[in-house]
Amino acid sequence: MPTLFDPVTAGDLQLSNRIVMAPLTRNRSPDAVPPAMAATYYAQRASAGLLITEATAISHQGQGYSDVPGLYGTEQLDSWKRVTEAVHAENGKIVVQLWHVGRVSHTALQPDGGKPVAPSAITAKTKTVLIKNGAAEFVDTSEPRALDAAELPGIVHTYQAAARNAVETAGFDGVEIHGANGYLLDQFLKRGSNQRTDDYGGSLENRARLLLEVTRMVADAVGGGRTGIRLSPVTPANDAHDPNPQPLFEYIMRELAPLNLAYIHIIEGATGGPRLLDDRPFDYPALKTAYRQAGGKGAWMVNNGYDKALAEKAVADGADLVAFGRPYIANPDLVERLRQGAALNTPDEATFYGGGEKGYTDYPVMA
Ligand code: 8OZ
Repeated sequence: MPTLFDPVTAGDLQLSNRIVMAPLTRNRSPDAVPPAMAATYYAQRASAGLLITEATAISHQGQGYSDVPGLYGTEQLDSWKRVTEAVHAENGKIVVQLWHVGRVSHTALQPDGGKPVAPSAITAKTKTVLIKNGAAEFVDTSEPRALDAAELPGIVHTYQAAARNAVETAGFDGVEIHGANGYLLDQFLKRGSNQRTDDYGGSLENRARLLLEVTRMVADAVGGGRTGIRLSPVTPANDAHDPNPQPLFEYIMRELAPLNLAYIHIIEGATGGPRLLDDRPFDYPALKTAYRQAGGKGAWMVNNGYDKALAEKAVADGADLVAFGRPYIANPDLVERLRQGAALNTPDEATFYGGGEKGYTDYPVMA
């Protein structure tokens, strides 16, 4: 029976243990360029079996928060290259999370101050973060405009180009498609945000179309074995809701199965919140069964509120990887701390979003 500390293969990625640093937005990338200290931050955490970067915009249109990084400019890619080199020097593995926020944005962040784009012109009841004078300020998202069907191939190609640049230019070991948390791809999946009447709305097959097109194109470009995907079937994050997620996500599993992806990353429950939601039941074992029965061989990654005991139980129950979010903000040596059953540093919420080295690269490792 494997433990959390045993190696595992995820597609083309040979991982030294089953502990993953979850993607964590930190808002420290002015002009969408990761700062030099990002190389230190990620390298400090390189003992994780896999590092997943903070969500990274595939285009200016895909950006929804101040000071989040991008993957579409030369300076951005050069800076990410320094991050991947620093992680590889510590024998770590790192994938970048490909992000398009869709409607979770603000005109102040969009090209030419335009409206954010979405499946339908429905404003998300959620906030975004604008950084003003170094301080994070939460503001309502702007009303979006509905994407024309003719714009969708361009968005698919933008994901593909970002994936290719990530691997070929920036030196990432792979990419994770952000299909979760109420951002563009999740907006298409769920009825609460998708009222389209074309091939991308209505039936569950239609609502899943964009996510699957993106995943196939990304896998074509960098290899399925270097592609992961993150999904959150029932999260209420960013006003995401669907009345019937179980058949939708089981259909997605059956479509993803033949792509030979590196991993499937599932957020269980409300992102960063309760793992069980009375009003949003979901059968996760059935989801995994749907994937395996369709021949899916990718690693099964679980996330949300895990501690050591819950993670050990998940691995004993057949999960291949467990992603830790908040604990990784404060514990660069999380693997060693979990191995020893040592106490964990407490993350400082005041320095989660925006700022400098404080609360970023200055958390201590064990003596
Ligand atoms: C926290 C703050 C801003 C963005 C997500 C990318 O929830 C995020 C995010 C999290 O996936």
